[in-house]
Amino acid sequence: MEFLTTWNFNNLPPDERQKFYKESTLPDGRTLREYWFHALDKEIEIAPGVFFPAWTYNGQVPAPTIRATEGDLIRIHFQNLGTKPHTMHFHGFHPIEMDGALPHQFVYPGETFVYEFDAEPFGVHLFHCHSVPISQHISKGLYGAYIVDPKHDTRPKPDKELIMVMNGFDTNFDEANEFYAVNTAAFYYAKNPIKVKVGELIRIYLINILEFDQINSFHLHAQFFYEYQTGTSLKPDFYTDITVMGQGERSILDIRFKFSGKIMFHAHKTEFAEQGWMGFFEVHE
Ligand SMILES: [Cu+2]
Repeated sequence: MEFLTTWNFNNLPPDERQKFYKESTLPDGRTLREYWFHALDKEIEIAPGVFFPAWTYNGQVPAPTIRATEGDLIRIHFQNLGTKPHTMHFHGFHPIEMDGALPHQFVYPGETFVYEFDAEPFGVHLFHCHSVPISQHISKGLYGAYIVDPKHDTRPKPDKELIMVMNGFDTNFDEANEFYAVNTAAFYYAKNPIKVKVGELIRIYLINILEFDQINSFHLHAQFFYEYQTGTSLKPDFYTDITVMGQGERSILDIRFKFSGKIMFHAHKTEFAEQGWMGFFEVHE
């Protein structure tokens, strides 16, 4: 799935990409990263043959990933092409008029708003709609990853970077999820294992946005990982094989596989694993 390794629309050919993302240098030497986002009602496929009437950013769930370096200026041109008031609320620092959480900050259908703030602090963050009821606007699909890289990075350099958003879908609207996943499609990485190599450094940007259930978790078989909580420190906080998260929590996980083979990862809330939140790394020599 393209989402896993995509940020700042780098999966698009250059002429298509510039409709959604532009990078330029400001007079003070800083980088300006400009984005064009829209909210859109769209039916998405969450498991083979299972369709969900989602509310999306740019037609996809999770939204396209935003990625900047600490100190860059971020400007997002947001247009609401949906049928309900929506916003973009970012975790990270911003002036309160950019918060997108109060009724006067709601962007109504047909309206536009420009969000602008400095990219800080470094870490793995998220954004989501903060219109009401929030549980509905999140569970319908309005969320995405927001990564801020440190300006002075002393961590080992990753060979592969993967973005994983743990989510779920309430297909019968009873305020409980019927399907669970990383990156929306149930069992996708079980059927399409993520190919990696023994010894290389795999960096995962992991975010939990699951609505309705109180906790979620990520567990890796046969191996441990270094965990940087919220990604806000250059030194890892834990060396473990499981991390448990509430909604909105996130971490950077660094893994170096010791053995080749098909290595499972899943929610250690096994009910979620059975309903789609399970996958494999296919580790080669
Ligand atoms: Cu919304």
